[in-house]
Amino acid sequence: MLSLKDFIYEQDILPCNNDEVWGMLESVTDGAVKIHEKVIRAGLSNILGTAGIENVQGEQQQKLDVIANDIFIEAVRKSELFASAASEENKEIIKFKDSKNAPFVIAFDPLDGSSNIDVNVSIGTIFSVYKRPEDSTETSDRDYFQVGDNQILAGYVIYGTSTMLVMSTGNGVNGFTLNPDNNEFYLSHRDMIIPKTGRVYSVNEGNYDSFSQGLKDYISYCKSDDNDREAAYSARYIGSMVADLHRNLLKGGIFMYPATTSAPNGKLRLLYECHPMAFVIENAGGKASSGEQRILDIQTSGLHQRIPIFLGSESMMDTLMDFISKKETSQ
Ligand code: P6P
Repeated sequence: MLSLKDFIYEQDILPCNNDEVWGMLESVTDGAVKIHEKVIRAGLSNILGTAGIENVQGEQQQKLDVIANDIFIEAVRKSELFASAASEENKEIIKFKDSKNAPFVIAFDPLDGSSNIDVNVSIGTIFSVYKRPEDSTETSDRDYFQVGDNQILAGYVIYGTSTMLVMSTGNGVNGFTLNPDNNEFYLSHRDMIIPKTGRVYSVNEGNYDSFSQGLKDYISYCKSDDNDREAAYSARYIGSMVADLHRNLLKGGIFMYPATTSAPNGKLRLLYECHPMAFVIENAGGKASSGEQRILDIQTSGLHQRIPIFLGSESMMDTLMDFISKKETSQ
């Protein structure tokens, strides 16, 4: 089995040198191993439930959210490759004084899907790395306000039946499974490609009444027998983006979190959820859109800005976009 480190040093098409890519991934996986060790013991160590505080999103922070955030911040700080970090759990960026001139910045959601922690459903860490602009003297939010195509490394860790790192440096997608016996990640899914089509659609239909007519028509198409599969698709929605997206990446499918009444700009955050997931899906041969434009063309303008997101298998995305654009032109 090829270790993550050996895999990285085999690569000759990287956005920066092998030492830097390995250093970044070593910090991500160090953090992931520590989070894994907490997650698998969550029920035993009184770290379930809410921390009794709200995060910057106004959401109830779970105890494990706070623990995972502290673990991940410390892991990336120690690498001394990042001038700062942006976390879902922190309103402002976290500046690292010992590496203030480092060339990179990292954005992350330390524990996505945390509402599922207490019910033993897969959760994940999502991360995204940018090179700081050449004219960046002191690290600031501006280092993060880039188009998604500028990411040099992005991916996620899924804490599921096994713990896996799925990542891309812009040249394909590869998956690495944690061996808990030595806490090393090994290549288990080389050159991951999302099937061009699929029969799984993932959306919270509890928000159906607030969907656009085009999206409602697409969901009816998924449920009908006269779609491209001549049989109804399967609805699969775990409520944990990393888990839903990981299944759709492997099996084919489409994940949708559109604008809703309670989330008029969508719920998911551009910087540390939509950009990295779009980067992975596009590098695996899929598509990712806000409904109006390609996600990776969007330039971040706020650390916690939200956007609608639709991403997955190419042909399913093309069909969805046809339904959405047809309705928009007819209105
Ligand atoms: P809803 C988890 O809280 C999360 O951020 C994503 O992981 C998930 O896809 C989404 O929210 C679920 O949101 O509104 O369907 O419960």
